[in-house]
Amino acid sequence: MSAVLGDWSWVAGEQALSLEMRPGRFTEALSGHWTLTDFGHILDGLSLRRLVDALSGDEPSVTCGLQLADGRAVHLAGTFTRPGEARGLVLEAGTADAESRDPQSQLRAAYQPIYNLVTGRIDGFEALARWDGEDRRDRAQGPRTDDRALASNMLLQASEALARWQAETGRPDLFVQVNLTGRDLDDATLADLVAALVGGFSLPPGSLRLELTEQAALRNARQAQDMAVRLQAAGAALVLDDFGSGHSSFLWLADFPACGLKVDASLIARLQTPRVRIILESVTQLAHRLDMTVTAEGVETTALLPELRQSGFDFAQGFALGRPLSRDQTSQLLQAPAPALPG
Ligand code: G
Ligand code: MN
Repeated sequence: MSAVLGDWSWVAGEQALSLEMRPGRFTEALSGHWTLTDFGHILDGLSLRRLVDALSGDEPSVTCGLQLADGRAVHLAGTFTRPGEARGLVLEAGTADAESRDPQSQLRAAYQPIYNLVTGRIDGFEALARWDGEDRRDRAQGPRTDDRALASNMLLQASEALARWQAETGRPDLFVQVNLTGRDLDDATLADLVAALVGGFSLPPGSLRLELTEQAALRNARQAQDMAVRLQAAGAALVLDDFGSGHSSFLWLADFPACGLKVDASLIARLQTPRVRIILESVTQLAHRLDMTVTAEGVETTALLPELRQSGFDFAQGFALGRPLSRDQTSQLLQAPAPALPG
């Protein structure tokens, strides 16, 4: 997990950059209220130029690697909350720095829309990891690296993107869901990062969501439950992924505090089988009684949509509705008039 080193804010009208660093290696060097000129004295020359560009550009999000004059580096990530006012996080360098040689630098989150089956609108997205230059064959084999920074990088990109879409559309209810592994849950700094992202990007509580499979959580069930509670306290919501495939027990539903359930594509593909239909109708009823929403995954044909609605599903996601898109393509999709959901 990438360490959160502190928070920053920028007020263009006053040309004031404030950094509030947590206790650590960078506290003395960076903490305080700066003019850009003063701040420039502690940076290398190129870094100051990058920072000025990032703070004065048209981009709603700010992301910028900074090399200090003493050779150390940090990364600023954040977003404009209103014209001329930006805020965000100071992160350990390397995890999100596009210029670094870190293999993570080729990581790009792609966002697959999640449609509300009742209103027909897009209400959220699943963030999926994609590597620049990969072809379909690489992708089928899953992530090439098992880098520990994957989750933090995805969380950072997704939070930044979500803050931007919420601001662009005026819809604070939009959500984004990021996949976590069992190993991510072992990392004690995860909740800290989530709290910093929710605070740093001013995300409404519950709009940053974490998808977990039971298999991931079961690596250490007790610890996963503790972590789940801490993640919720940090402002994230939890979603149970791949439900109905592999190991997914009722204990999982009983014990894990989640706001939603995603039903595995293997079951959705068989929705038209009478026995599967009965099972799925019961699953949606059960989930609703437990205060959870239900998403159908892997919807590959719009012919399924009427039956998904009748079976009580709240959301649908899949190639028939939308492929994963870049952050900017997603902005455009959200700005276009919503096409009627087929079926
Ligand atoms: O395990 P999880 O549910 O997070 O898996 C998401 C994966 O499913 C992504 O890799 C995504 O590209 C893929 N996916 C999304 N929609 C569809 C679909 O309609 N059909 C198939 N086969 N895969 C899909
Ligand atoms: Mn998922």
